[in-house]
Amino acid sequence: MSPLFPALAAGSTRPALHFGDQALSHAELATVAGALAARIAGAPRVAVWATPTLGTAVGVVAALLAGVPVVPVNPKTGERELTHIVTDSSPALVLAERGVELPPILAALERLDTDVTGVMGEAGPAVPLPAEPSPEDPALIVYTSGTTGPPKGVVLPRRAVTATLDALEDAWQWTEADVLVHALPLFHVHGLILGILGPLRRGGSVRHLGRFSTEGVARELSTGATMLFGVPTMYHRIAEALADDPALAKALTGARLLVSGSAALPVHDHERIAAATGRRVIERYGMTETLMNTSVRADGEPRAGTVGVPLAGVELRLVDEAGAGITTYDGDTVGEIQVRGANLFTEYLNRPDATGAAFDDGWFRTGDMAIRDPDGYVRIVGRKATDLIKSGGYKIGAGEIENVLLEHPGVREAAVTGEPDEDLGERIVAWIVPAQADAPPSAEELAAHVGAQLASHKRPRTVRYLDALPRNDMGKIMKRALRG
Ligand code: MCA
Ligand code: AMP
Repeated sequence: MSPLFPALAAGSTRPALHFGDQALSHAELATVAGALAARIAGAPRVAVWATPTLGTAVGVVAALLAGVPVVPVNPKTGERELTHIVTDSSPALVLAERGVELPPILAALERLDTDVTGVMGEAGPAVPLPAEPSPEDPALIVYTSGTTGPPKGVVLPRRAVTATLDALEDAWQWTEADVLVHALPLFHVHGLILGILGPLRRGGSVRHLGRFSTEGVARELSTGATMLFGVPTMYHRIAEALADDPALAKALTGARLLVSGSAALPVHDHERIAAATGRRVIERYGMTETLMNTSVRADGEPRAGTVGVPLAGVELRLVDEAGAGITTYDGDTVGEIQVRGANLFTEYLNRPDATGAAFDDGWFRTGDMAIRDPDGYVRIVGRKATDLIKSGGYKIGAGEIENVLLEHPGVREAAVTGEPDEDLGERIVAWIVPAQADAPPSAEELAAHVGAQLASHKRPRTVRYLDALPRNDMGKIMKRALRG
């Protein structure tokens, strides 16, 4: 297999990574990540404390060069979730920026700094890069929520990463001349694999904003950046800002490609952006387990409300409730999306049961429901599981939050739902039966309680109090009856 990062191996002096005023060329990255790789080589697995910083990108690239599977960790993860991830993936080492204080479970591991200060400005690999591992070797283990229980570690082999990034090269005409701008977190597929490894594999560059702002997007797109990646919440905030911000409109108009993913971008936001800029945002559809499945092509017809067509190398079918394949595309018949291809994960770490259940005769069941237009464009219309919430582009399992809420002494019963939210797509709502009706725990207290155990984006934004939860004859909570 060709190396994951040909431009690193070639020692290209073109820019690679920009985070604020810190930047590295491909050659400099080869030097710093190559040196770190030599220290990591042989470890069974490493964790990376995935702050939105240059050090995180360097640490991940170093692990990939060393052929050591890397577990990106959300630095805003609470105690229970972090303990689960570290126990489940058992990293031998942790990579973090110098000076960052780590929680005890990670501080107990051997630590390597991802500091780059000494090497900026140096060219050429100081140490020979290790030989390319086998395509089936695990590259990353990315944790993702399910409907119940703790998050599962999705084992992504190297060939899935190269297959997806090369299919996107084709779909988006993505080249080394592209300069990507984004502000996505670096512990998920979107921000890390597409947003950092993508530009590095193409020999192009990425400018990371650290934190999303429409000002940052406008600044970078008007000073040489060519592409923007974002979740719908970011495009919604852009759509809101456009009316009063001609500089933002001009910057977007000049971009080569505006790409949205991780959740559906509402047609209203598509239309507002098109009206103000003359540019169409294109959507692509993926999943942690499958990486990217479909996209509107750069040379195709943009169509709001669709996620385009299957990418090169991805087989996609719709399956009806009876398990039969839907063979005619009438723009009307709904089925579950199932996919097959080199872009897929190998397994859920330590979860053969869940891995087995995820496949139907070799096809991965996505749980996403869709229809296809007569020309094959895919329109996602919903999800099989009501207990999965997509908020700000993050996938969040209701069960995980309910379990934590139930441990609060002031909570007798708890149910968590997602409610439509203009900004976040869905907002987490907790329905609480207090232990003492006259002294219910406050919304702030419950949000803090969840935030201490789980990732900060899993905190309920709204809390509603009830005397009892609606249940059916079997005692099961009827979530569909819970509406604000
Ligand atoms: C949240 N906050 C709260 C509460 N909930 N504070 C108190 N009580 C609560 N109940 C905090 C937030 O954590 C944040 O804190 C602060 O409030 C400000 O919130 P806001 O401005 O609304 O911003 P945000 O909600 O934190 O961020 C919006 C965002 C973010 C920037 C769009 O949701 C985001 O980065 N989303 C990207 C998700 C993503 O990458 N998904 C990809 C996975 P603080 O400031 O301290 O943080 S999907 C994937 O990878 C697949 C393959 C795919 O298809 O892409
Ligand atoms: P995650 O497991 O966090 O990787 O999220 C994957 C899920 O995000 C998919 O199963 C879809 O439900 C959703 N998703 C990703 N991209 C899109 C999109 N463009 N439109 C609608 N849903 C999307």
